[in-house]
Amino acid sequence: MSLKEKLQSKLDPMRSRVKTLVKEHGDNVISDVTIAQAYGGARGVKCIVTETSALDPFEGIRFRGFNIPQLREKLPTAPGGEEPLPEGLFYLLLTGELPTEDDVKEVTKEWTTRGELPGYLIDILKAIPKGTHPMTQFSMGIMALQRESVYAQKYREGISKMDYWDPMYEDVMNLIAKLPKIAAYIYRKEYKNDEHIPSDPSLDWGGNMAHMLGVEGDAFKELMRLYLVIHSDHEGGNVSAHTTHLVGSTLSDAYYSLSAGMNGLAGPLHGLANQEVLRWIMNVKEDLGGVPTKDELVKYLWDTLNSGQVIPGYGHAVLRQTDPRYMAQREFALKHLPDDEIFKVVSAIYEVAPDILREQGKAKNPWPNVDAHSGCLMLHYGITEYDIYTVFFGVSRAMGVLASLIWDRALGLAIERPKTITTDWLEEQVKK
Ligand code: CMX
Repeated sequence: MSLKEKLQSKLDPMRSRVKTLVKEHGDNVISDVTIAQAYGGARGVKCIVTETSALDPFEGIRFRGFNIPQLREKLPTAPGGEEPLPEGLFYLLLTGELPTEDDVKEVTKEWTTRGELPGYLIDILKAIPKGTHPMTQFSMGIMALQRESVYAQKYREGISKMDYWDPMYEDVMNLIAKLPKIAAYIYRKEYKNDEHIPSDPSLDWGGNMAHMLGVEGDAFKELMRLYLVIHSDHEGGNVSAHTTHLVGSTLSDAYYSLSAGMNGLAGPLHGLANQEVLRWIMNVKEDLGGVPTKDELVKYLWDTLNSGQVIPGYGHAVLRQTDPRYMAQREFALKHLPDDEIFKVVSAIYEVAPDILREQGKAKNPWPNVDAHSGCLMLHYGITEYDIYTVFFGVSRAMGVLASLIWDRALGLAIERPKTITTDWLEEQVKK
């Protein structure tokens, strides 16, 4: 059964579960909202349905019920490799089932076939002035492809609501297939004299991305596969997922929705933190004239906090423990680059920063998140230009948020329109 057929077989049972829930228990209260939550980013308010993954504050992310160590064990790998293939993760996110080797091969083949970039996209990317942030270029590249939307075309032709998922699936597959090429094109244009590396159709999606970036060797390909798996999804409330879902709820297509989500990922409190971590570490090294001692790090961390800045890569809106995505990358580093200088700094920060954040007493979670580790791995393999890091995050995040977007349309989720209130209204309520 193809991925699309497998997905189709899941639609009716899921639709009927949702229909029953809403019909029979639609009035059940699942969350109350406090004034603090209304001003505080709706933290903890349960009001969005996302099927692809769920985040536990202490255990971390589970993708369709599987945590990261389980995925590393159960998902198919590249020949001779150990890390899970992102194609397998996408299959799991979309269908809720672990794929076989053949299922994964089919996704790889689909993405290879759909991956060519149209000439007009290259022209548009070329025309963007040098120095424009890679995330801006990435978002623009995705937007430029919107004219390809099968979903928008079918909508215009008057497709039935029940069939929205089908052209959305086509858009999602076409778009995900192209993202590694867009990312690599932006990278090579911006930082490698506009010299590009043709894709290698014999490679898998993540391995090919590593190849097109210009870093050869199996270790970087393995890293890229792992990276693309672990950054893919973090349930639906984070800004990139929520934005993609919100924009899609207007029946905008996958291009509009993902581009919007990527604009959210580009914020320093979200995905951009991965470049900020590296920038921060390099500033420490430069200011101190080399790798810092622990005492120097402690002082530097306090100086950062006392100057009113955040420690990038630390803290989380939901997590209350070290992010398992951080641990997966740490394991990779311990295996492949234990003596790397920057990895040692990352490890030293891990030893001191949580205590400092606890002592400062503001951050609810003093532990590192995914972004505290990723840059040092990229740097080790020669990706020294930090500004590209969030684009890699974005390529991965597309898998999660776009798998959800297909389900949003399959389940007919409504246009989002929560009620807003004014401070006057809240003060009135308090008086009452
Ligand atoms: N360094 C310093 N202060 C921090 C902090 C950090 N790493 N994390 C949280 N705080 C502060 C907050 O700024 C906030 O201060 P104010 O009361 O002055 O506003 C206070 O602690 C309480 O914040 P919180 O409830 O613990 O955290 P939030 O849910 O509001 O925000 C997050 C979560 C991730 C934005 C925040 O921890 C942060 O800014 N971290 C640094 C940036 C970062 O690493 N972002 C990447 C997150 C992962 C991702 O999305 O990619």
